[in-house]
Amino acid sequence: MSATAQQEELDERRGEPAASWTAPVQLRQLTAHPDGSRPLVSVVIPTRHEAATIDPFVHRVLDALDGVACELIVVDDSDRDNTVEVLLRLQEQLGERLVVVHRPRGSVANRTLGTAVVTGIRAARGVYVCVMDADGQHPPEAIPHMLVAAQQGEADYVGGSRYLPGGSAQGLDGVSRKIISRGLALVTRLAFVATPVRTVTDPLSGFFLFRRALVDGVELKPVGWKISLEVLVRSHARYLTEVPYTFAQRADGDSKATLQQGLLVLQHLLVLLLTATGLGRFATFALVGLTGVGVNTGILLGLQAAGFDALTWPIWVAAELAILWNYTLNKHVTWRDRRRYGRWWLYNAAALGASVVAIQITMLLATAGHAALWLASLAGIAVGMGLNYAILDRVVFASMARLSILRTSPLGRSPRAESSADRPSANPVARPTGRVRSGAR
Ligand SMILES: Nc1nc2c(ncn2[C@@H]2O[C@H](COP(=O)(O)OP(=O)(O)OP(=O)(O)O)[C@@H](O)[C@H]2O)c(=O)[nH]1
Ligand SMILES: [Mg+2]
Repeated sequence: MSATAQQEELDERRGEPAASWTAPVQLRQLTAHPDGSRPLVSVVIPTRHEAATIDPFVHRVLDALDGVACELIVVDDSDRDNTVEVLLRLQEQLGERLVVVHRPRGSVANRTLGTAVVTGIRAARGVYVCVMDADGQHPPEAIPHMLVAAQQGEADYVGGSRYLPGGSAQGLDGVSRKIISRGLALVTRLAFVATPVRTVTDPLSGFFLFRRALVDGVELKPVGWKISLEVLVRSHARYLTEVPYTFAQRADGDSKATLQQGLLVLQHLLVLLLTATGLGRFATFALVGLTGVGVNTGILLGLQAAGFDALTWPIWVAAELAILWNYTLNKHVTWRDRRRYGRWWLYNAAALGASVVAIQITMLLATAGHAALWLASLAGIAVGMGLNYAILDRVVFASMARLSILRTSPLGRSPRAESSADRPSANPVARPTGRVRSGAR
C-alpha cells in the first residue's frame, strides 16, 4: 500500500466506533509476538500518591489485556503515602509482568510526570508502548482496540481521543477545565498545522499508544505533562489514527493537575515549534539573510564612496561577499549540527538558482501580471527565499546518506522506524530483577 493510501485509509477509519476495529480473531493475533521473546505491549503508568487506586487499577489493566503478551511499568514518584509498598506487594504476585521504578525525592534532577513517562518508555520492551494514568480516568479496556487499530492500519501512533464521536471528556473537573482542554487542543493543531498533528483531534491526550521503534534514538525532553505531543512531534510520526474513549471521573485519591501545568503546555508548544519543526532554523536563516542584505549594501556604498562605479564590477563583488558572509553564518549557526556537509560551491549554486527564480517571478508579475513593482519584488523575494531554504536544508546541508535514503525509500518512511521495527530490544535501561528500582531516570 502506498504511503498516501495508507494514511487515507487511516483517515477514513478514524472515528469509527472502537469496536469496528476489533474482531475476535484479530484480537487473538495480539497474544503473541512472532519472535516470542518480548511483550507485544508495555503499559507505562506514572503514579504519585495513588495508594488508594493502584492495586485495583493494575488488576483492571491485566483483565483488559487477558491473553495479550504484556508488561506493566509503573514509575512512581510518591513520597507521602505507601504507593510503593502496595506496588511491591503486587510485584510479589505478578513477577515479571509488573516492573516498578521508584524515584524517591532528590534521586533525579527533574522529578515530574513528564520525566516519569520517559523513564517508563525507556524501560519498555514491548513492540508497542501504551501510556495511561493510574486513577481510572483512562479505560484499559480500550487498549486492545488501540492495538488492533495500530496493527490493522499499520499506524505508528494511536491516540485515545475524548473529542471523536463516541468519546467524551465528561470526567474533566468543571466547565473551565473542559474549555481549557478543548482550547489547548485547538491551539496545538493550529500550531502544528504543517505536520500530521493537525489531524489529531486530541493531541494532548494522556492516553496513547505507539510503536516503540518510533522513539528509538529520539531524545524526549518534555516540558510539563504533555508527553503525547512530545512523542508525536519529536518522532515525526507519520501514520496516525485515534480511537474514541470516555475520560472518566477520577476513581479516588487527589488531582495533581495545576494551573501551572496548563501554562507549561504553551511553553512546551513553543519549544517544540522552535526546536523540532524547523521553524527555529528557518527564523535563523531569515535573520542571517537580513544581515547579508546589510553586508551587501554596506560594501556597495563603500565602493561607491571610494569613487568606483557601483553598477559595474562592485555590484558583483558585493553580492558574492554577501553570499560568503551568509554561507559562513548559515554553516556555523543555522545548520551547525550538519555543518560538515555544507560545500561552498554548492551553496553558491543554490543561491544563484534561487536568485534567478526570484528575478523571473518578479519580472513575470510586473509585466504579464501588471503588479506594482514593490509587490512583484516582495513576492519574488519570498519565493526565492523559500526555495533557497528548501535546497539548503534538503541538499546542501544534507548528508549523502540522507540523500540516498530519500532516493531508495518509496514510502518515504523514517529510516529509523523502518530499520528498528523488528530488531530485538536495544533498550538502554536494564531490567529490574523482581525488586523495586530506585532513582532510575
Ligand atoms: N510519576 C509521577 N506521576 C505523576 C506525577 N504527577 C501526576 N502523576 C500521575 O499522573 C497521572 C495524572 O495525574 P492526575 O493528577 O490524575 O492529573 P489529571 O488526570 O490531569 O487530573 P484530574 O482529572 O484532576 O485527575 C496520575 O496517574 C498521577 O498519579 C509525578 O510528578 N510523577
Ligand atoms: Mg487524573
